[in-house]
Amino acid sequence: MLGWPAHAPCAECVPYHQRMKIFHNELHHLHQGKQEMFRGKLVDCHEVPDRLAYVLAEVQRRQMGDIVAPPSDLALSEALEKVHTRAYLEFLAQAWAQWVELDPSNAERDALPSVWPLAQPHAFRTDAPPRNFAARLGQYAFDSGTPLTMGSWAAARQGAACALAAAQTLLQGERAAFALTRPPGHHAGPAFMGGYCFINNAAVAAQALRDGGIQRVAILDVDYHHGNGTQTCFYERSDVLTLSIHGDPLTEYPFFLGHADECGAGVGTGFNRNWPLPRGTRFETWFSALRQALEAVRQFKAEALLVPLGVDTFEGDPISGFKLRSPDYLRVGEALAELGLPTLFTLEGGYAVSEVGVNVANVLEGFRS
Ligand code: SP5
Ligand code: ZN
Repeated sequence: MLGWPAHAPCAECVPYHQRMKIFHNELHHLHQGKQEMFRGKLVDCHEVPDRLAYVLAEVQRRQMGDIVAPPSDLALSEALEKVHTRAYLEFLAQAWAQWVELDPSNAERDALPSVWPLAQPHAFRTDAPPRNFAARLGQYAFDSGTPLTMGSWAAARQGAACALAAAQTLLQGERAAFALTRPPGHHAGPAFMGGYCFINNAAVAAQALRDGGIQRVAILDVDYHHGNGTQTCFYERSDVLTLSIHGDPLTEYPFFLGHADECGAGVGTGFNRNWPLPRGTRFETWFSALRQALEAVRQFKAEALLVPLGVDTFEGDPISGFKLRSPDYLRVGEALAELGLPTLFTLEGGYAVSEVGVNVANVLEGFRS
């Protein structure tokens, strides 16, 4: 009987446009928050290790690409310091030890902030940072929904290593790479965590692409929530175009950024665009925003594309409000592939746990077809 070779696809027999390297964060499970604050009570975390397990199982089942760990000799700390402040990174590295030092019984609890220095003129000082750990946590976090646990730093660091390795694989000429980043990254900024994110994986990868000689990088964020951290990282730059399609911040998290009139600043003016859409938006409307974003990528003459890939736009997502269905994600992947650019995906949100794998793999499969 005639048919395809029975062995798994290998580098030699997979055509260039279908190749995809997948970087797996084997330490992701070390970050396992217990509860997040929601409307005055602690509720079970939505961002759970099983999410990544479903994605991994589905990309394996469909043989989407080689699944590898990031190499151990990456210049990771240097790459992180190009996106985040050293003070913030040192805070993250030491946070768990300091939390436990505050009270040994804290070892059984995750760290959540409860006090914040609102950045309004004359409200609070930021030039005299307190030594108290709870205050420092509030200084570096913008919500109380992002538990910091014993393994958060190790997991986040290794997730960023996946993103960095994925960027290097594109620099070596690969068509596409997928970084299985967990915890996610797109809400994290130069000196802040929040929205389940600690390190901005997509920003680390974008900067690595720039440093590797790619002149113009476009970041097209398709997560349900505005990619506020990524926008902030590149807001005053013209070499990294940041685009985000998301729930309207008038009603949707993260609320305080993501409006349509945020266009960038200084030399970065014109190099940020947002498509806020109302809760309840269905695929056809969402897809016309995607087409506009793709046109912006073309006009920018991007040399590489980065996609913070959240599938919390899914109709069954428990914390979000769009109505995308599983087959729609195939069309998303196809549309992204039409740009013909080296493309790097990072895993962001998506909380309908048992469907996250299918939805993510559909994007990749549509991209590859
Ligand atoms: C990466 C990402 O998708 N982060 C999203 C963070 C959203 N955090 C706030 C979610 C609040 C919604 N809680 C609803 C609880 C319903 N039981
Ligand atoms: Zn999200």
